[in-house]
Amino acid sequence: MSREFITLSHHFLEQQRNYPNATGKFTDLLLQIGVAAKRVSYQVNKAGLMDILGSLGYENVYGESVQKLDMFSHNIYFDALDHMGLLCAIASEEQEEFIPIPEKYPTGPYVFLFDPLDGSSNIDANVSIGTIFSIHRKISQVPRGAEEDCLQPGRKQVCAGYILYGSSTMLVYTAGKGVHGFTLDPGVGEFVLSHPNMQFPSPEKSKNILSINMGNYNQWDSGTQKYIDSISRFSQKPYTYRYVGSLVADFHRTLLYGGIFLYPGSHQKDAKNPYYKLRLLYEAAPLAFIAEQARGKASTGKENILNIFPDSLQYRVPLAIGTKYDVEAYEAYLASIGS
Ligand code: P6P
Repeated sequence: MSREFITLSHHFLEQQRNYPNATGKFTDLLLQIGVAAKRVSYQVNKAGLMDILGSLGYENVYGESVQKLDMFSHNIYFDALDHMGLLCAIASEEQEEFIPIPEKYPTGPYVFLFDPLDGSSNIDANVSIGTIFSIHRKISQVPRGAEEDCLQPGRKQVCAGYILYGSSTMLVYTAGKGVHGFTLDPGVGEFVLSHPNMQFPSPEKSKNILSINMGNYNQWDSGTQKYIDSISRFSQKPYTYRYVGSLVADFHRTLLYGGIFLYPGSHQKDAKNPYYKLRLLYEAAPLAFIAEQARGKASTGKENILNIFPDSLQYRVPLAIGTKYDVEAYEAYLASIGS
């Protein structure tokens, strides 16, 4: 844990000194994300006391019931970022189409993709939930931005991060120079650097935790079933099993303690192709950037998540993410049986 009281703005201004040509736009964007994160954290932490729990009574593009806090979070981040002249496009897991910057505001060189409140099905049970974000540079020739600017491979991200609304609220991000974690000090109202240079534990220090929804076992491909068996019930030293069902919480624990999180494809009855739940742009790619910067890895089991080109905003992927050792063991297992 860091001992100095280094706030987000102190940290980003220090980081900005590494880029002599920096305009400060990127720093402004990240500081605004911090402001939105504090506002959402405040509501999440008192949701039980206000009439904002529960569902809005309609479903999002994935057929999932939209919780009141989902849309609240979507609106808070959108309102914090749309007017700054920093973005040319916003895409949210809660909306099917990309969101152009309102005509009354100037546009900028960045694209903001986010899952406003991941794990929201856990909201009413007071389980940790999170926001995941990904930032790209504009690539299209369309003056005020286009969907094309959102459809980029994870390798092109300039920044990725998540906010975990848990026993404390943490903001964890990478901009390609390591992974840094900040904890919200509610008394001061500032995110303070608490976890500089976060990295997955080495194999000898890893707690060897397996995080997967075992309820889907019968729907996995045989290679995944055999791999999971090999590190759990058929192992001399079985992995500990932990599953929150909230990706940000499960990923954050994996980053701190080690092991692997998996959400494989499900082979639903009579379906031609496996069903994949997690979204590339809003969940897998940003966490993959963080994982790689923290000396871990993220894969479909066959392909590095960061190398995948999405053909739609809703592109979904199977995900295996965690220590490099564990993810590569999974990949090797699948390759060894030709799965
Ligand atoms: P299941 C939440 O809805 C989410 O997208 C992720 O946060 C989480 O990892 C996953 O779904 C949980 O899915 O099928 O295990 O409930």
